[in-house]
Amino acid sequence: MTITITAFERSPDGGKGLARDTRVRWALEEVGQAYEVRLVSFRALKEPAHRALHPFGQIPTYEEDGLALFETGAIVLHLAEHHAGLLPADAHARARAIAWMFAALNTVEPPILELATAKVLEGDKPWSQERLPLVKERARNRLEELAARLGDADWLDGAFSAGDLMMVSVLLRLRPSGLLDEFPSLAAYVARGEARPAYQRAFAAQLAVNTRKPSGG
Ligand SMILES: N[C@@H](CCC(=O)N[C@@H](CS)C(=O)NCC(=O)O)C(=O)O
Repeated sequence: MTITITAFERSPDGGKGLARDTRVRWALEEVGQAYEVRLVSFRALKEPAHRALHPFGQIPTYEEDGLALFETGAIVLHLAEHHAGLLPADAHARARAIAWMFAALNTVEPPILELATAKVLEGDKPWSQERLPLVKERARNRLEELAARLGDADWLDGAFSAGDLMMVSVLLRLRPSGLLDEFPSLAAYVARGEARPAYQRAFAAQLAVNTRKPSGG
């Protein structure tokens, strides 16, 4: 059984690991599954062959033994359900870990993405300087709530789980904004995630793609 994921041929972040294939690579490394990567250009993303795998023309996708998936939440959950290492055995703890995955994607990631959009895509609009503080405050409020729940624990609910993998992945996207540094416990939580050998391998693999020399002449 070969697992194949897709990733950007050239990630816009130049290898900082913020493209979402990194979280799938990380999950694959945590559960010890080998995988192959098919690199996709921005043009190919929007062509029918790729859209057959991903209706929104994005990365990452996941293919395995006749199964094709898109959405990192679905992919990481699939891996966590089929391999040991990312979900606890206890049924309640397992359900709570899945709840944290949804919280990462559905409650914490939106204000973080909104902040990136406000800065990068809307920064040149005449209303941008008025809107930015509001967007920043919404992200900050969410982080305060998350930091309050995490307290001084290492992970969100007992042992490291797919919930932490997703939350750390989402929080990493905040780093360029500097907001993470306002919350030392969250910055330390993210650092703990990054220190995991599985994350290190995933990061190195995406970095190798994004720093390779262009082939051909
Ligand atoms: N909710 C999706 C988001 C996927 C997504 O936004 N992928 C980005 C890369 S990180 C992408 O392909 N952007 C290119 C585009 O939308 O054209 C997931 O979690 O998989």
